[in-house]
Amino acid sequence: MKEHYPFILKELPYNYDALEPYIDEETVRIHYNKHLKTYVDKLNETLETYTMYHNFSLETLLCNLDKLPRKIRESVRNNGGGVFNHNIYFSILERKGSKKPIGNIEKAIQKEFNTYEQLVEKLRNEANNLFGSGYAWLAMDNNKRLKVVTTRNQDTVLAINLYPILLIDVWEHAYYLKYQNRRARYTDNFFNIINWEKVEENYNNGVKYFNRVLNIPN
Ligand code: MN3
Repeated sequence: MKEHYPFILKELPYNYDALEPYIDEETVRIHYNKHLKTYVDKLNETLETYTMYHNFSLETLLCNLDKLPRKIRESVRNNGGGVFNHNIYFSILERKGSKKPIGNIEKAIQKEFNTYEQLVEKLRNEANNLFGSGYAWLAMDNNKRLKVVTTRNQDTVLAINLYPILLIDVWEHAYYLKYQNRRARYTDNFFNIINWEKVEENYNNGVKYFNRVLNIPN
């Protein structure tokens, strides 16, 4: 989370075919090498001559969009958001590991949604009903409570003061080759390939993030 300009295409933490049969190899290949790479390249292009922003993290830029020059604001929103959102997306997926929430995230889900199944239902409903392109998120608010929200296009939850824990990409490019218009089949299968170890790490980092924000120095 400390990266700044020039942004890099982060290494995919598994092979292109690692999410089969739920997400097919070709989709992962195009999603990562074409879509994510384009967001990275365009973000760097946009910031190239704006050296005053070269030391800011992507998170800082995305939390302060309204303070950026009008000329680059929309590009940072869309391409910066594209980089940020896809880095989370690819990092929380895998085939191995726990198929259910573990540790602190399991407890937090029970507290907020009662059961894992109820969380899945809520996330799937939001993902399936989101009109057009965007994301369904599990995110943390500044009271360290979990929420399910959606964002449009490449908007992030950072911009609405939430910390990202997990997201489902419901842009058609995330599923169309295999599922065509059947988004609900994709979102159903998505829960077979979540890396809950990584999601718990995000949860724990969210707690630290808001502890820091809320901490009154002595
Ligand atoms: Mn995508």
